Amino acid sequence: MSTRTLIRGGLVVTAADELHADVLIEDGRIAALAAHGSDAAARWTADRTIDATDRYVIPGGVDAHTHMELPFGGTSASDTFETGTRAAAWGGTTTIVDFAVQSVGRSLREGLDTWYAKADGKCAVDYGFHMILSDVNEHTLGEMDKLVEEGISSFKLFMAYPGVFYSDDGRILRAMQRSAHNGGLIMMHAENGIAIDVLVEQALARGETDPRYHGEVRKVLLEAEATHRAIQLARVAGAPLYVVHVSAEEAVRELAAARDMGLNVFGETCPQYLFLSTDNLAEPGFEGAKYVCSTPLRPREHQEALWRGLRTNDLQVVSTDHCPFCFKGQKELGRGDFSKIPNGLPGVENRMDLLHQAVVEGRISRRRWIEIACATPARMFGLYPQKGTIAPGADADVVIYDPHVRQTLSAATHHMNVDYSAYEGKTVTGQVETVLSRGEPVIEQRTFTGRAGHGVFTPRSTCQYLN
Ligand code: DUC
Ligand code: ZN
Ligand code: ZN
Ligand code: ZN
Repeated sequence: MSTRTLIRGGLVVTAADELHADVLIEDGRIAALAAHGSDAAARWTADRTIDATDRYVIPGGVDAHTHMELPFGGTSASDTFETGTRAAAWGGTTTIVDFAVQSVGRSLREGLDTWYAKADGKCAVDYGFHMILSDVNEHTLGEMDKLVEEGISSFKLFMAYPGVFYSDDGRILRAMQRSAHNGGLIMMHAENGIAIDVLVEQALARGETDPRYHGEVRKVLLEAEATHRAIQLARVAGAPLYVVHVSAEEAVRELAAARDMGLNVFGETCPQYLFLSTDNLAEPGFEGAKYVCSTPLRPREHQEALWRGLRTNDLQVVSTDHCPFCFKGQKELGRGDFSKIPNGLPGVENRMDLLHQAVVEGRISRRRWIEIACATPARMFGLYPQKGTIAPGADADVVIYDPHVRQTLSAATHHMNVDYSAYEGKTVTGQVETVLSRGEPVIEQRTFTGRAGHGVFTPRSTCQYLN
C-alpha cells in the first residue's frame, strides 16, 4: 500500500531555489512540488499532512565526515552508530558518510567488513563509507577498484600521524594514480606529521604539556605545506583531490591557487574552525582539551578567510569531522601530555544550526547554507540527486526547520553521547522541528520517533564534479 505525506505551506529551500511550495511524498520519495495555493496542490490528498507554515522545508543534511566508534589514541570515539546517527537526526542531518579504517597489515576488505558490521541495524539515518588507507601496497591498490564498484568511492590518506594512519609521498602518489584510473576521490588530511612530531617532542621536553601547545606545534605553515604538496602530487597523478578539515588561511590560498589553474581540487572546512579558535584551546586548567582536534583550532583571524572561502567557492563543503571523546576518562588521558589527548570534537548535531546562524548573521545566503551542507557534499561523494535536494524522484529526506526559535546549545540538552558541548552556552536562532528520512518521521515536533536500523547503507557513485 502506498503511503502519501503532504508538507504544506513552507518555504522550500534548495541550493538552487526558494519557493513557497507544497511537497508531496509517496513511498519514501519526493513525488511532486506545486506552488502553495495552486489548484494542483489543493487537489492533493495524503495519509498525513505536515503544516510547515512559517517554516523552511529543506533537504536533510549530508555530513560527509564523521567518525562513529573510531578507535583512536587508546580509546574509541564515544558515539556509536546508534547514538551518533540519532543525534544527527536531531540536528537535521539525514545522511552521514563515515570512515571505515584499514589497519596496517590488513586488507581494505577486512576493515570495511568491520565497519559494515558496526553500523548494520544500528543507524537512525542513512549512511555510507569512505575508506581510510593506512597501508598502501599492491594488494590495497587492487582492492580500491573493487571498492569503487561497491559504492565506496572515496579514500582518505593521512600526511599526519606517523606510525598510525600516515602514508609517505610515494604511497600517496600510488594511491592517487590508482584513483585517477578508477574514478575514486582522494581525501587528504594535509598536515606534515613528520615535522609536527619533532615539534611535539621538543615542546614536551620544555615542559610545555598543556592543551594549548597542541595548537602551537601543529603549525599553520605545516598545514599549508602539506596542502601544497598534496596538490602537486595530485597534479602529477592526474587525480582529483579533496582536502578535509581545512583550518588555516594559508591552506585556503593553496586551494584557491589550484582552482584558479582549473584543477579538480576541493576543500572542506568544519564548524569548529568557523566558530572556535585557539582562545578555546587556551581555556584555563585542562578545559582546553575539549577543543583538541587535528587540524587544530586556529587564531580567530583565520575564521574570516574560511568564511570568505565558502562565499567564493574556494571551499565547497562544511562537514563536522564529528569524533567525540568524553572529557571524563577520555580527554583526561592527556593530562600532563597534550599529545595523549584523543583528537576530535563532537558536532554532528550542531552543524545545520550553526550554519543557519551564519545565515542569520548575513555571512552566507540561505541557498548557500543548503549548498554547502546538503547539495554539494551529496554531489561531491556521488549521492546526488538521491540525497541533498528536494526534487521529484529524490529520497524524501526532508527537514522542517523553524528559523525563528532561539535555542542555547548545551550538553544538558544535546543528544550526542558525550559529556560536554564544544558550543556550551552559545545561543543560535533556528531549530529543527521535524525530520523525515525516506518519508518516515524520525523526529516529529522535537520528539525522536525513529529507530535503530531504519538507516541503511547507501552505495555511492563517483564524484559528480570532475571535469
Ligand atoms: N582528526 C581528529 O581531530 N580526529 C580524528 C582524526 C583526525 O584526523
Ligand atoms: Zn505560502
Ligand atoms: Zn583528518
Ligand atoms: Zn576526520
